[in-house]
Amino acid sequence: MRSVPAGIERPDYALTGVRNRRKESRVKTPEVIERMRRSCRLAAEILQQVGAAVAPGVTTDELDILCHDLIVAAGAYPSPLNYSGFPKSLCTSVNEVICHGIPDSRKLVNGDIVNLDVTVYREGVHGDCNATFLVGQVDEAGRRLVRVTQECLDRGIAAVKPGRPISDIGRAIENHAKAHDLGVVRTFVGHGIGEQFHTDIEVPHYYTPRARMIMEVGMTFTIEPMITEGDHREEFWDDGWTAVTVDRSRSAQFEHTLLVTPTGADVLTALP
Ligand code: EYF
Ligand code: CO
Ligand code: CO
Repeated sequence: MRSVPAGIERPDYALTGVRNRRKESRVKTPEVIERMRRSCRLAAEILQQVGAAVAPGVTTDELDILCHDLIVAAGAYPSPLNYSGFPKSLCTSVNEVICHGIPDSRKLVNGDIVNLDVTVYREGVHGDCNATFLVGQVDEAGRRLVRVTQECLDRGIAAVKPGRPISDIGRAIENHAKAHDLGVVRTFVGHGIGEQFHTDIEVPHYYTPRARMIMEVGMTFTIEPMITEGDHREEFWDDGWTAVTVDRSRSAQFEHTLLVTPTGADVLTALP
């Protein structure tokens, strides 16, 4: 694991890899929200900078090192590092990898799609976002998958409204994916976020009546749909962590951290 300078504030799991789940208000105070705005802005800026380095011949390890160095240079901790034992500072998910891909020595090749998932911890709060990038020339089906996945996130964000159940978000995403004959991964969900990387809010990206929690002004959570070209079901590599589609069809993902406002959502990880 790469080192983080001693002066940088660390989340509770940084040393042991074990997170101490604790009670955290779902509705944030204005003071917490201001700190989250700054962490989220930083995550978005770093995602943009690491994304600009995506090219054929670049390894996912090189992207991880760039991400790590940019985060610590900003005085922040890379949230994935040692989170449940995750060994790197960035998740890199290529083609059929759905999420939690661990950077390694594989070089990106022309035609790949790669998701980069950046989370930072600074001022005691996390900011989490991801995007899928095209490596060189990608075929039409791959470009369509990535475009529709971005639209799925946009539809999900548009469904955020105080007083409405969280199930509205998954319904909007699933309807759009289905209209394009694409699959929606069910096992991994969006999550509450703040002083902890993951809090007890769950945001399924498909419709389920069980997602009956009501959205409230001041809640912060991510929406991060994973959309597949084929079968939406996953299996895991022998490392026990890397999730891939059962049919090895490609999967794309986009993620933002959001704040529920009186009129809808404020996208905290959007760049101006
Ligand atoms: C070998 C993890 C540890 N879990 C979730 C835990 O919300 C997230 N992205 O948007 C998210 C990010 C990470 C995460 C980073 C690490 N984990 C997963 C897989 C393997 C692993 O340890
Ligand atoms: Co993320
Ligand atoms: Co997330």
